[in-house]
Amino acid sequence: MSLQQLVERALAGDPVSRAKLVSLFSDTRPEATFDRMEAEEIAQKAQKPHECAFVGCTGAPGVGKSSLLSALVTRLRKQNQARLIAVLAIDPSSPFSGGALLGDRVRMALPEDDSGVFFRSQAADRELGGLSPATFQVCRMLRYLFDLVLVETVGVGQSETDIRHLADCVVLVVQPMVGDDVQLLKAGIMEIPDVIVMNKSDLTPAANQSFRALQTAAVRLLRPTDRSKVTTHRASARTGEGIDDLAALIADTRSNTDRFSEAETYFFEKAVRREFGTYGLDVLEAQGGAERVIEQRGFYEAQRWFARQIVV
Ligand SMILES: Nc1nc2c(ncn2[C@@H]2O[C@H](COP(=O)(O)OP(=O)(O)OP(=O)(O)O)[C@@H](O)[C@H]2O)c(=O)[nH]1
Ligand SMILES: [Mg+2]
Repeated sequence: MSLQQLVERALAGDPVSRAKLVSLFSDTRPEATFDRMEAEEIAQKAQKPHECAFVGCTGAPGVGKSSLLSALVTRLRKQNQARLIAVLAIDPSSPFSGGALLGDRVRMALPEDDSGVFFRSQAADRELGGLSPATFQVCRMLRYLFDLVLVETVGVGQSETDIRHLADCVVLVVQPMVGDDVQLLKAGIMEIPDVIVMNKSDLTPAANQSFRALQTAAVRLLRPTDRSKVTTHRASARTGEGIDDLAALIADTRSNTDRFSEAETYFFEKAVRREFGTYGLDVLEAQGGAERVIEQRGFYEAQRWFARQIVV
């Protein structure tokens, strides 16, 4: 099958072609860059202009990110069958095998036999920042294939802030009774979320007390996107509490094309740092910086051109 056919079939909703195409974008080897560029050009030509919003879901391990996303996807699909949804879950990599543990694939109970939902997990591959090295690449293609992309990040700490650069809305999930989560809000994670959800609110009475503490802690937080107030919500993936409100909030998220070009700059720079270290960053700086290089050459050409600069 030609690349042209693969992209056309994926755009028409064929699950096998979609999976193959996403695999091409998961490939971080430079040799695949040309195919990715071509695939994106084909998609751009074939696809009518449409909006794709990115929503990030982040939070400490075990707070219920996957359970919450499953409940939300099920709800969103029931509400609007026309809206195609992709879920990208970043798994912590095993330090021994280097492979993903695939825990989320097991825990996520996404609607079966629904070709309007696509799931893919990616190994974090020792990358700091909470995403995988190929996450941004994959998102480039997902935006042609789907209307909404939900990304579950690995853990959350002060360094796992990459999702902020990718998502139009970031949801931070916390759970009751964990003082550390409220501590986290004070410790620097406040730069990240637009929305904070306390999941497992079925665990009363701990939930009531924790939610009040959370509201107090969040009262001064402002959304990084528009500086309006960060909202706090109670939810339970188990009982379904709060799922309707959250689903509505996610359905209302609008994509921001400026953010996408900022993301290009950020992830390009990050890839340069990963591949070539501070030497690479110095070379990039000497060429006017990532933004300028992308502006002059385009995202793909910038990568290939940069790789040539660094070899000579
Ligand atoms: N009581 C209760 N338990 C929940 C709820 N949501 C999730 N859980 C449980 O919490 C555990 C972790 O849920 P996950 O959805 O896997 O959490 P996660 O944040 O995706 O975990 P990692 O991906 O490993 O970081 C599971 O045992 C769930 O059954 C909830 O609303 N209430
Ligand atoms: Mg999970």
